[in-house]
Amino acid sequence: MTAPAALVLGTAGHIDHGKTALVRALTGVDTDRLPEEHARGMSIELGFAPLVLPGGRHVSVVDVPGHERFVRTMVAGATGIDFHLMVIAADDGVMPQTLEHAEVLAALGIEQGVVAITKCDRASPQPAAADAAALLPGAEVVACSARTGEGIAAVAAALERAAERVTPRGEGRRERASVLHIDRAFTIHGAGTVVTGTLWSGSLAVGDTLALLPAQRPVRVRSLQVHDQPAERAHAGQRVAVNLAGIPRRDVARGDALADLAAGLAPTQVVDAALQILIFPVREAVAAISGVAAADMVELALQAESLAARKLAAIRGAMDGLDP
Ligand SMILES: Nc1nc2c(ncn2[C@@H]2O[C@H](COP(=O)(O)OP(=O)(O)OP(=O)(O)O)[C@@H](O)[C@H]2O)c(=O)[nH]1
Ligand SMILES: [Mg+2]
Repeated sequence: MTAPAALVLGTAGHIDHGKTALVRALTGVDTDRLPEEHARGMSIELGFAPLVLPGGRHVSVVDVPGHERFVRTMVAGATGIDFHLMVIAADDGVMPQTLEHAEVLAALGIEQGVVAITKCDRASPQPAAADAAALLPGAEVVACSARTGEGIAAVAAALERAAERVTPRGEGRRERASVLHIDRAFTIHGAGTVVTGTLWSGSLAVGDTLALLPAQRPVRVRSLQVHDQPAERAHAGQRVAVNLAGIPRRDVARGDALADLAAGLAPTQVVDAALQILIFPVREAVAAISGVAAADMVELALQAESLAARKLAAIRGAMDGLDP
């Protein structure tokens, strides 16, 4: 029997609610590696840690920052995860980035996960747990404290149950052309440029030549790591680090992509997109300032959506006219 596929777990939740402390309690790894993160007491970059679940299954944890200014970093980290660990502090409850991150998870189609009500040494977890159950009805809610250790084993056990329900998201994309969305790029002394990400589709092997996009520069895979172990080949859904030959570090950034030359991907200035208007933050912000009723917010959002649909139809029409 083959071992179950390694999964990628992403944290989510408001700033200071205890995501990094919980990952440390679960894995022993402090994912805040930067001196600036320690000085400011907050996560800035994505952090990574390996987690072995009680039954032995391997999981790669992506720890995201909660600060509202770093939501793009959160989205980059959440892209490609299989399931989530939503962290809500018992003494603070559901806050704006709890809602925003829940929206991002929903938009990315991440349905499985666990809610940890942390800091339960400080306050009763019940009120936050009730709100969490309403926000993420499919997720098990577990109270814990990274400070006292209470409930940490229960969080791991709940993650194990959630992992059993997860269909590894990369599996259906293994036969497609290879694409890696880069979420970090850095230099390793003696090795050169290294990029990391969750392999979106296809596979990568040592020696492959790929295109770095949008620069459209050829790069070669000098070596690979999968879930922190050296490997000859990586498959869709796996967490990978790629040592690249042919590119200096300054020419690669988060948001770039590596793609199989056969994928035929090329930069474009025109995209065909459908926008989903998030009512939550708009309603909160506007209601706070103006006192406008929630129902009116919904009406405004629907009007904006119908305007967006009409614009999209017009853009599609214009693009059809450009076809040769
Ligand atoms: N009492 C108590 N304090 C906690 C607990 N978990 C975290 N903290 C404290 O809360 C603060 C924030 O914890 P972090 O783990 O850095 O929070 P975070 O969610 O990762 O924050 P960002 O990454 O910046 O969004 C730190 O001072 C922690 O020591 C807990 O269970 N109990
Ligand atoms: Mg953190």
